[in-house]
Parts: sequence; C-alpha cells; structure tokens
Amino acid sequence: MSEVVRVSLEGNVAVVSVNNPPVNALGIAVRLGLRRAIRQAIADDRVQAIALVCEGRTFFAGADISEFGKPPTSPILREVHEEMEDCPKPIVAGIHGTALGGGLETALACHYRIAVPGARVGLPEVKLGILPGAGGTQRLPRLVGVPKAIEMICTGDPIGARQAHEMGVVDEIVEGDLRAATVAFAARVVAEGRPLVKVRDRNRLIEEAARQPDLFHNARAHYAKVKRGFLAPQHCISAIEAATQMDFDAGMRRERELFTELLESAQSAAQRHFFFAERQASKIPDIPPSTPRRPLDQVAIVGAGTMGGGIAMNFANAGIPVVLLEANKEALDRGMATIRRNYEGSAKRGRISAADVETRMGLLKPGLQPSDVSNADLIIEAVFENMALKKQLLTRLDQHIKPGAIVATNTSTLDVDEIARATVRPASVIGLHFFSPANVMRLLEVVRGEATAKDVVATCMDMAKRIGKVPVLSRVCYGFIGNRMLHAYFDQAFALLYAGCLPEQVDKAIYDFGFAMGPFAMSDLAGLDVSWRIRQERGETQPIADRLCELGRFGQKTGAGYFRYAEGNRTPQPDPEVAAIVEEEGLKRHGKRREIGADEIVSRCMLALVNEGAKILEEGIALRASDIDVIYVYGYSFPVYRGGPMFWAGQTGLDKVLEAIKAYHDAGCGDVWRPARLIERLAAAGRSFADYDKDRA
Ligand code: T1G
Repeated sequence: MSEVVRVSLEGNVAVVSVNNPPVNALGIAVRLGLRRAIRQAIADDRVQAIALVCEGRTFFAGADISEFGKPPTSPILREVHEEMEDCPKPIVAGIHGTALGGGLETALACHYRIAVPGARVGLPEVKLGILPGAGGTQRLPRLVGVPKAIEMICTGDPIGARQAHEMGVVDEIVEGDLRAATVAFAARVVAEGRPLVKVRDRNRLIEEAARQPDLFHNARAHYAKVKRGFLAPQHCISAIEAATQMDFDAGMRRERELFTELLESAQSAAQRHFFFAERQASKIPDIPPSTPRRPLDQVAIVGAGTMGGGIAMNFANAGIPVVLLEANKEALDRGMATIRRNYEGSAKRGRISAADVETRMGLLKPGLQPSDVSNADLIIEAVFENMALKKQLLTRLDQHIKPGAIVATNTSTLDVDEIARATVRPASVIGLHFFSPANVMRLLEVVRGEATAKDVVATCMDMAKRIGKVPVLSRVCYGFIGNRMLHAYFDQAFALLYAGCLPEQVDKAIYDFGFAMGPFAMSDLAGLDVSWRIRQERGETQPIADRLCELGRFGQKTGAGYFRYAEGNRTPQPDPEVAAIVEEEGLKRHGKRREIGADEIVSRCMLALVNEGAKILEEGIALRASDIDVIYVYGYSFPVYRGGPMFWAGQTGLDKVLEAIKAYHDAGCGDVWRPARLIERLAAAGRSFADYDKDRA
C-alpha cells in the first residue's frame, strides 16, 4: 500500500489508516491510496467491513488547498466517494480532531460515522471563497435538514461532536481508543446485519424543504447582509437549493458547476491567499521554531483604561492570572467595573456562562503599588500615548521587575527603541500593539526593537496565539506597519474632502469597496480628540478636523463628529454643518471644488495604502507583503475577499498600479505619490508582491 494509506486486517474488518501530516489533507497521494484500499478490501473475501481512520492530530482536514489553481488530477475526491458509497461492505469513519471540508464529505460518503467527544466537524470552504465541492451541499442537508445545512455551509463554522451526534451527522460518540472503537463498530454493523446507509438516498428532509421555497429567499437576503460583498455564500445557497429541486446526481453536477465558478473567481484566489498568509505571518526567518521561550505564567497590565482593560481580558480569557495596575483607586475601580460589565454582557448574550464571569474576574488582581508587578513574567504598559509618560513609568517600574521578565509597550505609534533605552533591560523590551477593542480585535502587531532578544519575540508570537490573536511582526518606525499606512490613507481621504468630496461620499465608496466602514465613520468611532491631541503634540494641523474638535465634535462619544448620531444610535447621519466647514476649507485650499467619483476615491485611498506598504517592505519594516495583508484584514476591516491591499494590487496588476500612482504624482497630488522603488522594480519585471514574497521565502 502507499506510505500515506495503509490497510491491515483485524478480524473481519479491514482498517484503512491514513497518515499525511500535518493535517491529513486529501491530496492526490491520499486519494489514490484511499481508492486502492477500498478496491482491495472489496476484493478480499476475508473482509466484511471497513474502518477508516486517520493518524496524527486530526481526521482529514479537507482537500489539499495547495493543489487548487492547478489542473485537477484523477481520481478527484467525488470519484473516490462514489466508490466508497457504492462499496458493498459497510464503511465506518472514525473521526478525531477536525473533519473539515472534503474530510467531512469523505465521512458523509461512508455508511456510518463515529467520533471522539473532542472532535469537530464542518464545511469551511466558504472561508476560502468556494463551496463544498465533493457532495457536501447535497449530502449534509439530507442528514441535518436544509436550514442547519445552510447555516453550517454559509458560515463555515464547525460544530462539536455532541451536536453532530444530536443532528445525526455522527452515529455514535466513543471514548478511548478510536481505532479499536471504529473496528468494533464496523464488526457490530456486520454482526447485527445493519443496512448500508447511503446518505444520498435519505431524501425526507430535502423533500420537506422543497415545500418551503421562502427558506432560500430568506437565506439569500440574510447572507447578502451579514456576508456583504461575498460571492460564495450565495452560491452555497444555490447548491443546497439544487438538492431540493433535482435528484442526487443532477444536484452533484450543479454543485460542481457552482464550485468551479467560485474556484476560478478572484475572490477565492484572494481568500486562499489569505489562508496561507495568516499561517506564514507567525514564521520569522531568523527565529527558528526551536528558539527557547521565556516562562509566561503571570502577567501585569499597567493602565486600566479602555485598552488596558481589554488587554487584561484576553489573558483572563486564556486562564492566565493578571495583575491590573492603576495610579489611583478610583481609576482602578472604574477599570475593573468596566471589565465586569463587559463579561456580564457576554454572559447575557450567552457567549460565556455566569460561572465563566466569576472565574475570569477571579484571575484579575487589582494593584496600586509598583511592586505589584514583581511576580509578573510579562508587563504590558497601556497608559496614555505620551513618550515622556511611558519612559518615566517604565524607569520607575524597572526596580520591581524580576530578571528575565518581558516588558512590553502598547504604544500604537511611538519609538519602541527609545522606550527600551529608558529601561535597564532593552533586550527584554518589545512592542505589543493591540487594536481597539483589545478583547475583540484579533490582530496583534508585535514590534521588534533593535535590541529585542529572539526568545522575547518567539515568546510573544506564541503568547499571541494562546490569547486568540493573530500576531504579525513589525520593525520600529512611526506607526509601525498598520498605522503608518493608515496615515497615508487618511491623507488621501482628507485630500478628497478639500478637493470636492463630503465625508459621506468618501465613506460610501470605501464601504461599497468592502470595508466595514469608511475613514470618517471610523474616526468618529475612535474619537477625534485622540488624533487631535497627537497633532497638537506634534505641532501638526488638519484644518477640517481641528475645526470640528474646536466645536467639541469628538465623534460618537459626543453625538457628533464628521457625522451626527441620534441618541442611542450608531448610524452616521450626514450633517450640513460639517458640509459647510468642508466646503469652506476646500475653497480656502483650492479656490474651487470639483466632482469626484467613487472610482477615484477608492483608487486614491487604496493606492496610498499600497504605495506606503511597498515602502515599508523596502525598508524591511514588514517581512512580507502578505503580512501587510493580514494586518489590514484583521486590523482595519479590509475586505478579505480582496485578499488585503498588497494582494489586491497584485490582482489589479502592478503596471496599472504604477501608472495610476505616477498620474497622481504628476498631477501634483503630493510627494506621498512618489512611487515606491519596489513597485517600479516589480512592475518593470512584470511581477507581483506575491512573487516578491516567494523570492524571499
Ligand atoms: N490543505 C493544505 N494545507 C493545509 C490544509 C489544507 N486543507 N489545512 C492546513 N494546512 C497546513 C497549514 O497551511 C499549515 O502549514 C499546517 O497545515 C498546519 O495548519 C472538496 C474543496 C485543520 C483547523 O478549510 O482550518 O476541502 O504553515 O497552522 O492551527 O469540498 O489548518 O505548517 O506549513 O492551520 O492546528 C477545507 C483548513 C479545504 C481547513 C488546523 N478545509 N485548515 O489548524 O494548524 S477545501 C479547510 C484549517 C475542501 C472540498 C473542498 C486548520 C486546521 P504550515 P494550521 P492548526
């Protein structure tokens, strides 16, 4: 048998065992091996049933995503499934880890499925911009019903083994040795003469749904809203609908058509790029996986404000004890109360239990003395964004911090090297830039200073995953990767206001491009006063924004900013008072206003991101273009179905990107439009940022 698929005989049961690390992806070798094993078992008279199990950490985690985009090699998964489903001997799948995508579809082509309690099953293809292409849209609704199938397939979220058992996806939950349990179950099926259940023949639930056509209309409307701009969820619904309108084989053909359409789409290419980009981000070329880690059993957070409180929750959520420090009791009590309110809110929404609230609050220890950080392995300062304040604080804490502890700053813009030099342990200083709200946003920008030790970087990259964050490494520059690019993006957003746009116009274009919100609604959410104070400290001005702040319009928190907000409502309403200020300042700057369309708005804002991103790559601040994509999708709601700004530029074509950037430069739109040399070089060579990453991998 092949090295990835082995067959052995246990009694009258052939055990087909697959071992294709790291996640038993159903690549060609596995498909060939599976088909050969099934044929061998059918031909062997000693065999009366087949047990299918996987070695390693998980059952099949799906098709091999790295094979996509290449010509399909036979047998494709559906062909293997047909032979399995038509096998005259019962096949039992034994599931552990995550049976996902083609993995669950393979189990659904078996006659029975059993699972260990910790297993999870799901069809996450929609997260790759495709749909389950090996029968998932035809077989799953036959087992769980159409509404549940729509939910599982359109969200792509896996379910636990127990829920899968309740819903009939899994026939039995087994404890202990899964291989033995699968063999025993298969032998029992033979001994009890149980039928060969083909999921394809179970039509009751889809016939029921065929009598409720609104199901699909409502689902389309729902996912058009919650998955705005995504193609795949709508195709998923069409494929499931086909299962209720035609027989199984015709439904499978329709699934294949819809699958192929999505597989060839720009959106799926973007989402598959993002799948691997997210996994690449945690790999640091000069810090091998074998790099020792520092202990991280207790954490101290200095500053119990919005950021400090949110950061503390991440560690308590992960079961890590946290000391939360403040300068005075009033601020400390306020911070602790906010955390409890957040947890109780989550419990009310059923996300956690009341017991979880108490467990997590129990892990939070309030502190008022600098010495309260003395046991911490990691100290994170989250005080106001002021260099002098941060340096003074860390200098004061230094004497209380134990040797080997990691000192992190949550600064979003300031020079981490300068902060490190204010301590006696620059090698143990690192930037950990959380995004607001810190207990929700998944991105963590890990800022490596010139002195930061490799084990500190390695420990923090691991820590990020432990608290449910996606870490991306940045070197030190003003604003690191995300905020530095955001500066260029906002520059263009303001330039568009002075030239002829109103905030609602810019925001609509960016929203329609796929962002969760435009730059001005985003500023209203973050608060205009934060950036106003930073501008004042840096002696910078932004006339439109400054005038709004002078009027006390700080955004949502004051009910008015670039937009007006009705009491208790977060929907931005255009405001003539703002329009008047924008027009006045625009005329002051350009003497005239001009009509600007959505294309120019999107082009200027996105290309500003791309050009600055390319400069960041040139300077080595970011390791990869794909890291920048991860930062913008997770940190700034860049639409994942466009892959991130750098991938989007590659899909657009760097020659066109360069041409447009040069046009803005030549039109006098400012020196920010000096094309990055990297773009000129790649465009001249007909290459993309993805090629650039490959060359450096
Ligand atoms: N194909 C190829 N490589 C994969 C892979 C896959 N399906 N899944 C994971 N890897 C690689 C990954 O890149 C990483 O590599 C390593 O495995 C460990 O992954 C016909 C068409 C299973 C929950 O979408 O969700 O089936 O970085 O770091 O955090 O309908 O991986 O070490 O070099 O993520 O423990 C559907 C995708 C495919 C599941 C494990 N399946 N995988 O998480 O490890 S489409 C999926 C995951 C399909 C059919 C269709 C997760 C995981 P490297 P990891 P993890």
